[in-house]
Amino acid sequence: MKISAPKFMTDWKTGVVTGPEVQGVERRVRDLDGVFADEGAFSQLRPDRLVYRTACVFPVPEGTEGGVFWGTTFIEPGTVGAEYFMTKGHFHAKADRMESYFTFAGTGLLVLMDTARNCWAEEMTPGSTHLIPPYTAHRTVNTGDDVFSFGACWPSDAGHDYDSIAESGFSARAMRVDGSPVLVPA
Ligand code: M6P
Ligand code: ZN
Repeated sequence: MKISAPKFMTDWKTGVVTGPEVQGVERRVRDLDGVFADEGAFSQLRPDRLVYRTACVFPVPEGTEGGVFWGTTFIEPGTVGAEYFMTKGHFHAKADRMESYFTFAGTGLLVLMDTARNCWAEEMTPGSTHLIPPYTAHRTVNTGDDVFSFGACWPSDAGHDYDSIAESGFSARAMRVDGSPVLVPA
């Protein structure tokens, strides 16, 4: 029987994923209008400045029941006013679907919010492993001075519900206060 080389590789130090058909999105300042609290500070940033990007493997079509997706998110260091660079964040379109996150490099926060808008956060450091509960919105924040990278594995039928977040946001924001991250009510 044939033994083949692995199809994809994940560099456990950096999170870089290599292999055929690794695809991702880039989110630049111009893609994140309305995400950060300080609109004045936001308007001072170069529109093409990179905030975060992903490198993912989608082995089955989006929406397939029973499949999994795999990928790394890289968030640049930076702030908008006192608010750290972060992802848009989302509930899952199929809101009961869970997801796992695991940190490769840098330091950050996983900000979570349930459907009653209770918000809390977990520290993310290399090796930290996070199981996002069902019905829970999730957003990641780079609280350090270097690129923050973490892996994610999620069901291929989970989907992304960005609209609820665009409408009502999270009920707390991760801000730098005296040099340290604090979760502040929004
Ligand atoms: C992780 C996963 C992806 C998500 C990405 C960026 O890699 O949760 O599904 O797309 O983070 O987060 P967002 O989609 O909220 O911008
Ligand atoms: Zn998700």
